[in-house]
Amino acid sequence: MAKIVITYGTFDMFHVGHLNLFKRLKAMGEYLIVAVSTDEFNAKKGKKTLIPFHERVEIVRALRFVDEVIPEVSWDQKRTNILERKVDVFAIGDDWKGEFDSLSDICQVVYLERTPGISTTELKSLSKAL
Ligand code: C2G
Repeated sequence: MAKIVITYGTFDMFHVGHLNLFKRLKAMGEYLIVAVSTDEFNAKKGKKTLIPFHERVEIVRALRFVDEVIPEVSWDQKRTNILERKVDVFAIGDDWKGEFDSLSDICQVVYLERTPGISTTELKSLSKAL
């Protein structure tokens, strides 16, 4: 049975930290679903994005590691997504460590080390310095 992995995120100003995450996630199974936060949900997260939702989706969807892209519209869709899609592994960067342990009754919950030295916030401040 193909092992299904899911992750959630904004993926604004796509960078190698995001790519490293997807590479490791795909190595954990056969099918990777990525839920991309909509602009409206990012507003709820208090997160400003530079790149609009449809462009962030287009980039993520183009990656060979990614098999399916769905919108992330709320904090509490994860359980439904995991049950509906029979997801085996929920994984996310360790800046979220512990936040989603409640999902461990329906799937494996994995927190992966973030790629050091790169973040959308740093890219934003770097671009201002140019
Ligand atoms: N990430 C990483 N290394 C970096 C930067 C980001 O591994 N240098 C990971 C984060 O840990 C996260 C993913 O890339 O797992 C996406 O990061 P963001 O776009 O910042 O996502 P976030 O706003 O944390 O959204 O419901 C969960 C939220 O939607 C997560």
